[in-house]
Amino acid sequence: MVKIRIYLIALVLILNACSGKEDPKNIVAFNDFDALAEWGFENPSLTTERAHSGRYSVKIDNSVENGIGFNSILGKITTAKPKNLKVECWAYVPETARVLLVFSIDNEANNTVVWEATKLTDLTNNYQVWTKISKTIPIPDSIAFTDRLKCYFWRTENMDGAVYIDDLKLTVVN
Ligand SMILES: [Ca+2]
Repeated sequence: MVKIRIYLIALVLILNACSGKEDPKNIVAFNDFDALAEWGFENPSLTTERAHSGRYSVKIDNSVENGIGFNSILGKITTAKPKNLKVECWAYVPETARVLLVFSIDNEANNTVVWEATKLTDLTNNYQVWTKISKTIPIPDSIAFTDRLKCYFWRTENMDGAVYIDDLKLTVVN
C-alpha cells in the first residue's frame, strides 16, 4: 500500500521545533497529506475543499468508505516495542458522522492482535470545526516486529455531510 512515512520526518522535526514539547524520536509517523499530493499520489479521499494544514486533507463522505491511513510493519517504524501508541489528528466532524477511527494490529498469519474502533463522534463534542482528537491504544507484550499496524478512518454506513481528517500522527507513549 501507500508508503506514508519517511519523507515526512523532516516536517515532523520542524513542527516539533515549533512546539518545543514532544520528543521527535517518539513520533513514528506523521502525515499532513500535502506531501502526498505534491508527490503525485492520487486517492479519491484527497481533497482541497478544507484543510487544517496546507491545502490538502482527507475527506470521507458517502462516496468514500475509507480515508487514506497508516499501514506499516512494526519493525519498520520502531526498534523498541511500544507500551502504548497514541493516534492524533485534526478532524472536522459533523454531528451526523458515521465514521470510526480504527487502529489494528495483525500478525504474520493475519490473525488480529489488536482491534480498536472508536466513533469520531465519541472523540469530540465540537462539531463542524477543526478539532484535535486523540486516542491512546495499549499495545500487548505479545506484539512482534513482523506484525502489521494499520490506522485509518472507516465510514460504516451512509451519512449526511463529510468528515475531514488532517495531520495524522502516531506517537510512542511508554
Ligand atoms: Ca494538510
